[in-house]
Amino acid sequence: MKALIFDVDGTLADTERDGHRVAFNLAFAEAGLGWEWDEALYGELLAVTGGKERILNYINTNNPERPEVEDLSAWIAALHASKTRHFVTLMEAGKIPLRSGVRRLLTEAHDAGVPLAIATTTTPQNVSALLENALFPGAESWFEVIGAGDIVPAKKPAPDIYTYVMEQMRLKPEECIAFEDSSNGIRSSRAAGLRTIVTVNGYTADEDFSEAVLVLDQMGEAADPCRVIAGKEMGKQCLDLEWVRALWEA
Ligand code: XBP
Ligand code: MG
Repeated sequence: MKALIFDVDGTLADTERDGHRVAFNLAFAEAGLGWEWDEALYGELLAVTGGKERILNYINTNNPERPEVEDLSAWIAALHASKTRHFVTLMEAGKIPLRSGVRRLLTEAHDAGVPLAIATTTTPQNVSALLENALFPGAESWFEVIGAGDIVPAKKPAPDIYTYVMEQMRLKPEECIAFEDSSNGIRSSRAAGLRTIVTVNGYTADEDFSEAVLVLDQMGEAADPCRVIAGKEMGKQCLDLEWVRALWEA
């Protein structure tokens, strides 16, 4: 087992409902758009990964009031850059903590010398802001490769971001294991040939994870144990490196 590859949103931290969604709404208000993505609507919009793609999908499917512009993709990119600024501000304010057990597993793997990487659809600035503020300042140095956002032509569920990370690390799928939270995410990691461990969240609990080697409600801590939803029990309170390795070897 030569690398643990982590998704970000929904996996390292529950960033969607109270992070990205709030940042989108702040950007919409700043632009005077009168758009409001409530929790339910956002849950539907999450079907499309990538913030710029999500905005375009919203325009095409919900047909909201918007200014007539020459270059729609440039207009969306500017709106999305504003959203990213708001998201980074929320991270700097410490608004979104790491999910249960994430710091513990990352630290265990780092201390054991198991290489770490990130494969995410979100924007690189968001990854930096989350790691710097929710893990620790300089935490990016723990990750050998951070594959994020537009670095690849096709976002999840396409395999591109996972393939990119493995290419950068010169590793084969069978040498790695992925950590995800959503159907789009596991379709991406499985299409890249990766065994995948899933920790579900509020938006993804009902999605199809039949391709996962393990589905948990969270990675957990001794004082806040995880619950196995599907896959190989190990009689453990929380997901640790030994359990991950057992799943990788299975
Ligand atoms: C989740 C996504 C991202 C975020 C918003 O990424 O699909 O688009 O919702 O971030 P993952 P951006 O689960 O792969 O981490 O607005 O920066 O895209
Ligand atoms: Mg995710």
